[in-house]
Amino acid sequence: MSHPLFNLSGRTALVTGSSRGLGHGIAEALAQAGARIVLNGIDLERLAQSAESLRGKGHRVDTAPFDVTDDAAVCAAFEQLDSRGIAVDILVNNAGIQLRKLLVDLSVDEWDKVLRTNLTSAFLVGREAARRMIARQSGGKVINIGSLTSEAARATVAPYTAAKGGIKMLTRAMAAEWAQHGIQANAIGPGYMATEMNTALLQNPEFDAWVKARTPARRWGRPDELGGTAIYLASAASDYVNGQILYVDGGMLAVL
Ligand code: GCO
Repeated sequence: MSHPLFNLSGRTALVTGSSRGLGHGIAEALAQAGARIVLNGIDLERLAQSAESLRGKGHRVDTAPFDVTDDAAVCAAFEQLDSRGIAVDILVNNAGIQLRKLLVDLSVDEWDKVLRTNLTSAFLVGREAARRMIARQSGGKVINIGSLTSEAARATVAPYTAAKGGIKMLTRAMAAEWAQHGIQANAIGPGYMATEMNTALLQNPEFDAWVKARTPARRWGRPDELGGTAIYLASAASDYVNGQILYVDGGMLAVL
């Protein structure tokens, strides 16, 4: 029996980019804590498989297939949720892509695509969710997914780093405006997690060795290891926490 502070029963959580990876892991954790889940993605087959996987474990799951980078699509998606009677109490802005390339080799389109997917999307989806939370006077939770690169840069991932740095400051801006409405906006900064997005890194012996040597825990993180922090930030246990980013990184950022 979980502590009542961490019980999400009666709450509805929308997790963007949740048909796989960290988003799916976070969605499952919130479901295990009692939340109704709305999964999001643009690959309809993967989204359906992800939903069936969670329903098969007894969780209440809906899907909302929309492009988080498209303002009109985001607005239409929330209008459809409204018409389905689905009120989002918890938003996890997880959707993101990675592009590993030197700055001097990047095209403007490549830069724009990463910034729009990893940062602008959090504004577009966060704005629609917050408009409704404020109108309902029901409060709410916004959890943005940052990164180690919200704090420190690594060569070849400049647009991702700029976007994730922006996520940290957008989180604080959301807190500045929305805390008065009972909406807590915070972020999670994952360390090097063993996800599909990082397959190339996991399979690179030198990079794998660097991560393990540079991380006090001496290992990569598992996608399910963000769940506890997500439950905390989605629950009443964090009602007086605003504008923070919690790093789940095995200690990497804590050491030289
Ligand atoms: C990379 C990785 C990182 C991690 C994560 C670290 O290429 O360095 O993709 O960006 O995925 O963001 O917090």
